[in-house]
Amino acid sequence: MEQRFSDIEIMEWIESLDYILEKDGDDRGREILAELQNHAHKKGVKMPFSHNTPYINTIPADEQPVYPGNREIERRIKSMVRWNAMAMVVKANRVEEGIGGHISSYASAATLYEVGFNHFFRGPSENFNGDMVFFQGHASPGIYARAYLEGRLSTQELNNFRHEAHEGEGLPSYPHPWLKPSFWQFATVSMGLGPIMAIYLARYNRYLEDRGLKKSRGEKVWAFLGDGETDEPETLGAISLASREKLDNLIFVINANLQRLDGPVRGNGRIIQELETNFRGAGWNVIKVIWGKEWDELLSRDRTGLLIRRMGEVVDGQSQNYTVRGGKYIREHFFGKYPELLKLVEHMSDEQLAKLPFGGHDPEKIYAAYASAVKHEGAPTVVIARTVKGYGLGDAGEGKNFTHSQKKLNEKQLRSFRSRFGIPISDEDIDAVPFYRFPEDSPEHDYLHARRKELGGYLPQRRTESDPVDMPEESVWKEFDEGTGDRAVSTTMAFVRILTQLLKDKALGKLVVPIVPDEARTFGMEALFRQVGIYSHVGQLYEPVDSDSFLYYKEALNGQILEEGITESGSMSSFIASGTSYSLHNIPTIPFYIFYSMFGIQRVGDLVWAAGDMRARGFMIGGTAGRTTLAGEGLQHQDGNSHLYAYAYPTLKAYDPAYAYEIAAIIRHGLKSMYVEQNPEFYYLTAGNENYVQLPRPTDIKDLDEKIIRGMYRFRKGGKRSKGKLDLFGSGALLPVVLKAADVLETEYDISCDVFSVTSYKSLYWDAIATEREQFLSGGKSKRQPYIQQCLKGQEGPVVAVSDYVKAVPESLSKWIDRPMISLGTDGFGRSDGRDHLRDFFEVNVNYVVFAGLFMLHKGGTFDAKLLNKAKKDLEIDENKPNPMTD
Ligand SMILES: Cc1ncc(C[n+]2csc(CCOP(=O)(O)OP(=O)(O)O)c2C)c(N)n1
Ligand SMILES: [Mg+2]
Repeated sequence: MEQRFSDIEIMEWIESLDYILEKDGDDRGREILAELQNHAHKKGVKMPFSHNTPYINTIPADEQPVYPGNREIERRIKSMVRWNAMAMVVKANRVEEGIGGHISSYASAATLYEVGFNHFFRGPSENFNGDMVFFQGHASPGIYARAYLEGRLSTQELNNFRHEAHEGEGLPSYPHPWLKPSFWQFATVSMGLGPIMAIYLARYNRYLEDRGLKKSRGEKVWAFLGDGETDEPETLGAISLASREKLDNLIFVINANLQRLDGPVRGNGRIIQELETNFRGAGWNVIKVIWGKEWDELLSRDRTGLLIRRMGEVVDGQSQNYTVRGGKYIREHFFGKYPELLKLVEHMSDEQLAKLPFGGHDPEKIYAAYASAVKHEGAPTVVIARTVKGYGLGDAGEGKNFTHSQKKLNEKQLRSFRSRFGIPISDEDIDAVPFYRFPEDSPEHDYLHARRKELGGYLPQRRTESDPVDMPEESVWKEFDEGTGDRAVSTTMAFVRILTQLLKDKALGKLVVPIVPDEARTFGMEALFRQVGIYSHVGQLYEPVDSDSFLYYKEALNGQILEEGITESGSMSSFIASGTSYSLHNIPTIPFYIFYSMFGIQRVGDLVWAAGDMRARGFMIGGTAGRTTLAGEGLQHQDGNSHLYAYAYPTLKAYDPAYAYEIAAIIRHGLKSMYVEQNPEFYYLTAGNENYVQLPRPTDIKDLDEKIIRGMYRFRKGGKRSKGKLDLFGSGALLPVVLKAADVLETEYDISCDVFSVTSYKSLYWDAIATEREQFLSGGKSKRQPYIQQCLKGQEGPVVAVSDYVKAVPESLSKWIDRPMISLGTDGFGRSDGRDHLRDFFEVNVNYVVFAGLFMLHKGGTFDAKLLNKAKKDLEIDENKPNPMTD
């Protein structure tokens, strides 16, 4: 009875509020509620903190706009996309059992996409770059299926879904611009990367506008993601940037089917409410679309708010049952909890209850949400839409925990799918699961194309090339070829000087985009703060504390530097946005992303992978590089690994340059290769902070630039000596060490040393394995020699390879060096000490290089054991010292 009493009381309060809202409007209602809350607070009633709104649609039914499309035709088109998407996966798995693919994700998201395609996603046209849509990776079959209906993909391509290496064109499993460069724009299937890339892209689009590189044309960035995907730290990790920057050009759509791969995303909670809290707390505009229109009538009759309360009570794991167990179950277990609610639905059959749809399957609700999202100003919007995973699959997996992995439908299930969506395929044909296209003279065909025409063109599509960039004047490079005389300068400083020069260049200066994750001072770049400014959409709202100094911290609307703060994932996302701007905007910006090399590939390797997939261009500069070159910082900071990681990235060119002229040559080449010749590659250069004399560019080496790019050149020829010959390889900051060792070997041991600068083991390795492949595929006919062998032709004596990276890097070349070889490198965890001690500890200092040379000659029988022993003492080599690899 108490329950009933309190309901009457609640009803009275609600009626009073309704009265005020009707009579005096929303503002008055808000005021009264706020006052009530204050009053309660004063009385000691503490309201629990919550960013949640009730578990109902954000947009009330009476505020929905009229749906502008032809619902019936759109439904038929959507059904056909559903069918073809499902058919692709089923067929691929018939061709090859276990080839995989996803049916259920798109099945849940179809309405979210179709409303977008028919009414919101604007395609690229002459004066408009097009909206930029990040499609949920494993919803790809639906995106292909629509492109097929549009006549943009062939039946053969669909037949070869997940069979890309079969004869004829195929389709990649997921969105990969690398594999389908004129179709996919964004690599999204590694979950979490799409959302963070979308945020930084939306911000980058603003940056281009604020800097005057692009006219503001209001392109939107849409990112579709799964609710399970929101558990990835990258998904939510940058949402406050989006609101802080007021990115109202950004819309997230979260397909809240409440399930991930294994089961419910939050069995014991409510993912939609949790996400609402996160996004509202971060300042986003949140639009929940939970219930379809058939619920509106029930809600309007729910005078006590009991239905809303019940909606908010049910945890997600329980609510899955309402999809799976049918109308009777819903009546008993959902409505049945309160007798009043049972009454509310007593006029409805069980079948009708089972068909009560969720908002994510109701085009009018989704339309209302999107229409509101695109209009919203001052903050990004997230649409959280409740859907059913595997919608329409019936007992083949609708809403069931195994649905994510469902790839096959039997004949009965196919028929039921066909009938549910009204697909015009006969019983006889059904088992072949044929693809279907609307005839050219059909209303669906016309409608489909008319809508896309109206919206400016088809999506997804990707521009593969951009206008070329004018290269800087040759004079820009001159000073770097001259060396620094007596002045000891780090390669980082040399790089920053190159960057400064490029920023000043008339031709490409404005296209250069320096990106730093709060390390500009570490790299000595603070002068750039003043020179080109730090980008800020609101300019600078304060007087910087250092305003009286020349190099003050200058934030500006047209600032050029992206100072990202401490986020390598965010910075890498900016790198990708900038490095793909040639394609997205036909504005070929040139990112220079400068970071702590240890927090590069090791930290954000998957984003680097995505950059490669997306054909990003630009320069990644791993600063403070080298396990022994970075003094003091110890285990977590000293990088001896990144050049090994770099091997795995197909389009990443990796260099460990020793001198300013090498860096200049690499950047000069990279600019031309990427921005004139349009090669889909990007560059990784390590830069160290050890000061040493930057030697002048040798003038007597033919085709030196080409050699630097290919990976090595003979830097110095040894003098005539009588006790033997060695080839010493040095890279980066260890080349000067090797040069000193060569001096010692020549003067004190009478051994002649040729010294090679190895700028890129990776380039040498890729070239070597490519030639090996040619040789074996041609059955030995190809005689092309790897570049490293060409370089070493006529060389004599053992090889000592020295780098500040793990030994696996030089060792990867050893089979192409037909002489004895030893590698000195820096395997093991770093430790805190100065450079001298570190190089001693890691066995890469002058003494070790000398001793390694002597040892190799001794091993080859040309250096006496006694002399070796004496050298060992003289050079203070201790065989009992700790092993840096394990100690
Ligand atoms: C980084 C990463 N981890 C794991 C996967 C494998 N995976 C693919 S789909 C999926 C479940 C996706 O669930 P959700 O995000 O909710 O999407 P839904 O299919 O439910 O729309 C998983 C775990 C992946 N693609 N990327
Ligand atoms: Mg999900």
